[in-house]
Amino acid sequence: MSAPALKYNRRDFLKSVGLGAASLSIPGCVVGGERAARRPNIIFILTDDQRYDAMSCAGHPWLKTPNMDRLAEEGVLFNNAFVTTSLCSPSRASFLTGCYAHTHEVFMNNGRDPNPSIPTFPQLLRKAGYQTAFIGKWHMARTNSPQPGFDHWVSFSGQGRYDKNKLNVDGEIVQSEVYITDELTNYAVRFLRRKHDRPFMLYLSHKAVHAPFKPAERHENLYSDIEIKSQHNPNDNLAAKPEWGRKMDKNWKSQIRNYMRSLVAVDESLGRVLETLEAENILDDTAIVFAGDNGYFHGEHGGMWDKRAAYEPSIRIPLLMRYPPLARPGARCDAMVLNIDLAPTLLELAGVGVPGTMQGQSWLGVIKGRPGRESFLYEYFQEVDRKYKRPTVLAVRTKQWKYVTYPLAGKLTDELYDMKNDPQELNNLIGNAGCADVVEQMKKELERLKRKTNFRFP
Ligand SMILES: [Ca+2]
Repeated sequence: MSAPALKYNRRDFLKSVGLGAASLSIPGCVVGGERAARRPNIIFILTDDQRYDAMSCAGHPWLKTPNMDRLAEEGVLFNNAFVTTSLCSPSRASFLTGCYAHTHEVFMNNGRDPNPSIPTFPQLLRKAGYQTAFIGKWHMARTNSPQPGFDHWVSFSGQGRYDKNKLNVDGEIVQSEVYITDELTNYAVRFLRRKHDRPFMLYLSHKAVHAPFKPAERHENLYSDIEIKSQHNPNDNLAAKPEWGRKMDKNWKSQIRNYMRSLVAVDESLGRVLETLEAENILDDTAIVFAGDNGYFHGEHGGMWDKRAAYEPSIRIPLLMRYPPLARPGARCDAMVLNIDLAPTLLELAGVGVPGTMQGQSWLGVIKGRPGRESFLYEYFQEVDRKYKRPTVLAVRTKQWKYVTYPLAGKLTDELYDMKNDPQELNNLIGNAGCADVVEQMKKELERLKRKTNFRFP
């Protein structure tokens, strides 16, 4: 009587997605009005410069993030999430396109968008019928104007400000006086409360916690009694490391305090998003991914500050996903996942085919325990802005080893770290005779990954 397609329920759909067939055509999804109920809503929340350990669920000793913790309790916490370039604009473009910086061509923070011939996940979701919204920091091309792929748009130009912003709301300029984390959340909540006749995708992109760190007024005195410590380990063998990036701000203690205070408003924002989804009765129909765009040093390795380098505090990011049908509550994922994996993951969730341009791979397989990648390529390109005297960096990270090289700066020594036995990267083993074979293998792996991803310098 009724066509089988009409009986194609969400569980069947998820099962088909679970088989990893991203480009599978799903019979149920072509049945007009049934369509909306079967595909999850998607919320992607991105923070700026949040360290992977700046969440209490990731073991932070004094910062309290109850809502990030809730996502981790009700979903998956990724223990080994990384960016392929630890810098704002390139990483943002990688999240959008699923591509390396050398492919999407946002090599640095120089005010450009990804190569327009490469599709982004919002464009593809919109084409597939999703209602899409971007709210927050774009920070690629220096514009606050609506970008392709979004039905609803709220943004400011460049870095924006914590307190006063000229927001572009669907093409109209609105002067905002509200603390930016709260204001972006206000817009997000308004969007979530709309009556959606189709599944939606909301990309909420915070300004926080980019420097100069400025907490909300209500958080200005939080953590005043906490003794702030540099993360430098006195056992770090600095003599064996190339010397660059060691530049602690002279007010680093208050900087770290304000960094953590600013994150508290981000955590509250996440709480408001979760409450709104509960009030609208769509929490479990919504896949939520929470991530940072790159890490941040707080004094490691002799006083490093900022990001860009290939050491763990710079390349590791916080990453959480809540979606009960696929992401088991309280799960911990040790596989190495990357910013370039987000786009294929979200497309797979939506049952949309992943285009061949995307160089990442969906992480829906590894959260079910399938083996993940064995290695990945890290790249950072020296910036045109001479304020950042940082060398071009290439690195390969495997589960056990990290090899770092500075291909355009001959005088800097290469580095090799045993990540299993020296997770803090204290001892550079590059000159260790016993590691010569490993170095050779890692050099070969670097060349293999460069070929595989069509690497090129800017
Ligand atoms: Ca950033």
